[in-house]
Amino acid sequence: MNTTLAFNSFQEKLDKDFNIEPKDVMPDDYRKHLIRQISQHAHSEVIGMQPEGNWISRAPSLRAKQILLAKIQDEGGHGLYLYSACETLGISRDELIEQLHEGKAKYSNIFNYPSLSWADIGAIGWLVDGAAIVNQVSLQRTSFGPYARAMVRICKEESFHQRQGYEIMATMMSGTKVQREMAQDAMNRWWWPSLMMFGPHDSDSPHSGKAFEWKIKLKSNDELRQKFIDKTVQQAEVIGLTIPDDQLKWNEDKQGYDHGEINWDEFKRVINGNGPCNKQRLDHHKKYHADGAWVREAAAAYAETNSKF
Ligand code: BYC
Repeated sequence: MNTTLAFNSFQEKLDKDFNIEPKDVMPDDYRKHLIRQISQHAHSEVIGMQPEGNWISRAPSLRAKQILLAKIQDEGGHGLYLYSACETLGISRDELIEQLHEGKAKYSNIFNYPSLSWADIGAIGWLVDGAAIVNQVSLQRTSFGPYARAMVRICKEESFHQRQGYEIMATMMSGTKVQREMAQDAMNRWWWPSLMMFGPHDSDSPHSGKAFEWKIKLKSNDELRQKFIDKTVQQAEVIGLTIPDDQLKWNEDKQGYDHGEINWDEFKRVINGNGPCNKQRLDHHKKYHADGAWVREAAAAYAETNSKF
C-alpha cells in the first residue's frame, strides 16, 4: 500500500478502496458495527472449540487425535487474532468477555448443537468450517484493516480444517454399513444449522445495508449461502452422502441449486439463547474463565514487573 497518500476523510479512503486503520477517524456507528461483528466472530471461534474438544479423548486413532488437537488449537488462535483486532477499536478483552457472559454478544448459532458421534467431527470440519471459509474468503477484503488481515491467515487454516473433516466423512462412507449410517446421520443433523450460519435472508438482515455501505460486507448472506450449497452438494455426491433436503434441485437458469426453506423459528430460538446447548456452552466458558483468573493475574504481574526494568 502507498502510505504517502493522504486522505481527507473516512469516506474518501473507503471510496478509494483503502483499508480503514485503527488510528483513522471513523464514524462511531462503523466502530460499533465492527465491535459487534468481530466480537461475535471471536466468541464463535472460542466457543466452537467445545463441541470438538468433546471428542479429543475418544478420537479413533493417534493420527486422528493429533489432527483434531491441532485443529482445535487453531480455533483458539483465531479467537485471539480476532479479539486483538477488536481491541484496536477501543474496547478491552474483559469488556468483550463480559458481554458474552451477560448474553449481550452473540456467537454463531452452530455451536449450540451437540456433537454426538465421531462422524460429527467430520461434519463440523467439512460443513461448519466449509461454510465459515466461504464467508471468510469474502471478509479478507473487508474494509477494516486488522479484521481483513486476520482473515487471510484464518482462511489458510480453515481450508485444512475443511479437508480434514471431509476426509473423516469420506473414510466413514467407505467403511461398514454402521459407519455410513453414522456419517449420514451427522449430515442430517448439521446440514440445516450450517446453512443458518450465513444469517437471515438478505430481506430480513437489518445490518446488511450499513455493512455494504461501509464495505464491511462484500457479498450478501444469501449469495454466500448459495455458493456454499453449490460447492457442497457436489462434494456430498462424490462420497455418497444424501443432502437432507427433498426440494434440492439443480436450476439450469441460475446455474445453482434451488433448495428448501430454512427453519427460521429454530434459528431465532437458538441465537436468542434457547438452543440445545446454549446454557452448557456458556456455563463451560464462565467456569473455565473464572478458573483461569490466576493465569491472567500472573501474566499481568509479570508484565508490570518487567516494565519497571
Ligand atoms: N449465528 O443483520 P444480520 C468457525 C444475528 S467460527 C448467530 O444478517 P450481520 C469455527 C446477527 O448477529 C466462524 N447470530 O447480521 C470455529 C444479528 O443479531 P444482532 C464464525 C447470527 O452481522 C470453531 C441478527 O442475527 N463466523 O468457523 O450483517 C470450530 C441479524 O443478522 C447469525 C463468523 O462469525 C448466526 N449464524 O450478518 C469450527 C463470520 N447470523 O447482532 C469452526 C463473521 C446472524 O443484531 N460474521 N446472526 O444481535 C458475519 O459475517 C456476519 O456477522 C453474519 C451476520 C453473516 C454472521
